[in-house]
Amino acid sequence: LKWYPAPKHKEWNGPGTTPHFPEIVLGRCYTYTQVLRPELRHMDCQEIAKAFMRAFLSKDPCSSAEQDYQQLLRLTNQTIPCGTSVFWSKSNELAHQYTKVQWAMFTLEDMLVGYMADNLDWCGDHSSSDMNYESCPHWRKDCTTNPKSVFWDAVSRRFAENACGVVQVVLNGSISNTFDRNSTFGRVEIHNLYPGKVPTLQAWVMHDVGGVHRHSCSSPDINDLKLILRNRNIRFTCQDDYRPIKFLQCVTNSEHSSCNSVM
Ligand code: N1C
Repeated sequence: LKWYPAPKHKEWNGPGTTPHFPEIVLGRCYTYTQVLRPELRHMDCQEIAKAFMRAFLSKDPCSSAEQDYQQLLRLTNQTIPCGTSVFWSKSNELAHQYTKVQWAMFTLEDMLVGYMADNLDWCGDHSSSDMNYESCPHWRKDCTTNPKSVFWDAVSRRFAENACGVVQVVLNGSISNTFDRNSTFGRVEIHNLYPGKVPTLQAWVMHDVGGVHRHSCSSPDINDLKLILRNRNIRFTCQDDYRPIKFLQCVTNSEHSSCNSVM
């Protein structure tokens, strides 16, 4: 009798768990707590990494729930000073370049829990205690209640709930959905800011150097954001091409004409 290996069909439509996921998460935890933020030296990375794995291993990857991440959230609790939270939407790279230079400011990826998970994929399986390295559910094609989407919703919600003082958001004015009600920022974060703690949200609408100006502070889209915040008693301010961030864009486009007038 000839033995054929089981066909390796992909179960889901999204990328599988990032190779070496457990080691990456553990290593990033140590880098963050021992090297980048030694004031967090006391945190237990073994426990933290274990809690991360337990949140999704041996579970149906379409039945993930925020509850699964409660232990991880407890272990990675971290406070930052008021007025230092930076949100972003469709401006991942630029927002992180900004907080890298403005080292007193924090995006979620500058917090331990976001730093550990940034750019990784992960999921498990109901009938196995291992990660699925082949494929993971795609949030649109398979299910929204997958381990990764649920994680980002949970940690984004906590990041917003914990924010205090004047907060900022970096938006991309060169795309059609500059303010997207279905994004994590539009769907989760703005609704979880506490008006008693957060008096004002400052939006920076950034345009790619030499790119189109799809939206600006005077666009109806941005007005939507303004109205949502007004209803929640949070003051809204908006500025197009905020200079400190424009300078960052001009570092790599210094010869472009639009970068002359910036200086
Ligand atoms: O959906 P978005 O942007 O509006 O999410 C960004 C918003 C930020 O303010 C963060 O605090 O929500 C938080 N957040 C992350 O920090 C994050 N890191 C990586 C949300 N999502 C995050 N990711 C992944 O990018 C995640 O897989 C999610 O689906 C995308 C969202 O990016 P987006 O649409 O540009």
